[in-house]
Amino acid sequence: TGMGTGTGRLRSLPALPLVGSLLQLAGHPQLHLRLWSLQGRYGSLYGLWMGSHYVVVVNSYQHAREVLLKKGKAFAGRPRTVTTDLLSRGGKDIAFASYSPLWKFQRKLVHAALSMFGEGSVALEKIICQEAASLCETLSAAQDAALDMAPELTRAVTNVVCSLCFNSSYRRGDPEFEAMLEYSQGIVDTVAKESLVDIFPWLQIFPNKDLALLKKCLKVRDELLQQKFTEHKETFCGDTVRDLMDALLQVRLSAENNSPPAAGLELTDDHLLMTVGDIFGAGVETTTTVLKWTVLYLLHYPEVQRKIQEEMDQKIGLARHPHLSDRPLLPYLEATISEVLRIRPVSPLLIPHVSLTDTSIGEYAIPKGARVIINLWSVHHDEKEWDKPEEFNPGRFLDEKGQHIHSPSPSYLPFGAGIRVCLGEVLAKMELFLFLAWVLQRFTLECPPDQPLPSLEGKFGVVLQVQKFRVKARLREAWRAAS
Ligand code: HEM
Ligand code: PLO
Repeated sequence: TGMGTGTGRLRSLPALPLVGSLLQLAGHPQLHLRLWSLQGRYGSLYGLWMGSHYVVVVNSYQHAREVLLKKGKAFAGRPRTVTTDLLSRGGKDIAFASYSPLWKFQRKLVHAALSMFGEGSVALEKIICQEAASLCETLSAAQDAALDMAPELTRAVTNVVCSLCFNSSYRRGDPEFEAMLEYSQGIVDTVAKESLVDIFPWLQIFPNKDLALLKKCLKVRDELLQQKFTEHKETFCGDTVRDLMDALLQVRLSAENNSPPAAGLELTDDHLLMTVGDIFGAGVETTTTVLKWTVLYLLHYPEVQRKIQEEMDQKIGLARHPHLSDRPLLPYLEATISEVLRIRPVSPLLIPHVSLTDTSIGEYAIPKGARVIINLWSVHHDEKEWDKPEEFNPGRFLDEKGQHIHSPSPSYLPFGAGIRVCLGEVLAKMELFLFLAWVLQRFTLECPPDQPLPSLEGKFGVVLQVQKFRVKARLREAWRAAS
């Protein structure tokens, strides 16, 4: 069995006709943990059958890198499923669309629009700081109450993405914002979680509670998106680009002016709409989730919080607000964010990839059309790569002097890698840094005195969700004294 020739036969879970390997998976709602523990019996790379779909599960970083980077193009496909087809109108977005020339073009446009509008733009930093200030106001007003921070964090993050995408924002209690919260939760609860209807598409013909909820939520989302889109098209004037929506309209226009689109290379309105839907949805759900995980870990590890605050007091003080340019000054805060992204990866199984040709992983042959699940949870909890992987320890991301951040292992891929790498990494990191710096400069976050520490167990889905919990945000003495 020569390396890389793909001659070996991959071990597979036992499979029955029609249902495949579901007996081994049924009754385990935390799919990432189940796939992680199956390594004990089948090794780190194994196959299984979900209904009639052959699925390869990757649990080690060597194989993950081979799939994402070395053979990225061979594995750049996405599966079509019932729920993601509904979400993306048959794959007209970026995340759930399979590889095609049109997809490549679309991704390039979004990338250009994001760098034009978001990353590195002073305007964006200002927007984030404004939202951070408003978040701090709300926390101040709720002084010492046991507060569910989730809605406030979500509103802050949503407003950043809203400014970026649509040049608009929401005030507290805005009914449109409440509607958005509700539909987005419904989508996260039902889409792309390897549920039965995605494995057996024929189940659609039967009444299905989840599918009905997804459709209801998508109806609300579609109306909201359509309304923003129509407004933009009506008021769009080629020279001023107000936001990402305008930027997309403009890059489409100039691409068409340079050369009329070749057949099959036309970006329809639906493509733009679904693309904005992706940026908006990913922009809100991922960043909010990481903020919630960070707050939760700070409740469990008050010494980490204290160290972040000491570093801030020393390097920034209390006389001014944190800026993006302070990032190199605050390595411990950066390391804490990195550690949260390791120990609770937002996207524990990434989005499934599909092989576009006959290919191989390690010494094993992989047929065209196989679904490949990269288990990022396994990669981030591999004992061969991480010292006590279960332990929350930001220090592992710092050099000996504690001044620079680096990954102690190549087994770290919170944003994926290669052709399908996350498009929002820069944006997400800007927001995480600024929101946390602003909040921790002023407040100490504590578990309400009469309550047990909330659980660190996540809830598997298209993002790894945090269970609801309450926090006491206490204004720091130092801050009170300084102001
Ligand atoms: C894809 C992580 C924030 C937009 C992904 C993937 C991961 C990921 C693991 C899948 C890669 C794969 O399937 O191989 C994260 C994390 C975030 C974050 C950890 C926050 C800390 C964002 C934000 C945006 C965004 C803020 C919005 C701009 C996307 C898009 C894709 C994607 C559009 C699909 C890329 C493709 O399929 O080609 N992200 N993401 N993400 N992310 Fe993010
Ligand atoms: C989140 C709920 C929204 O209503 C719709 C949506 C769009 C894009 C999805 C996002 C959801 C979840 C996180 C995803 C993102 C695309 C890339 C990102 C899957 C379903 C990640 C982390 O891979």
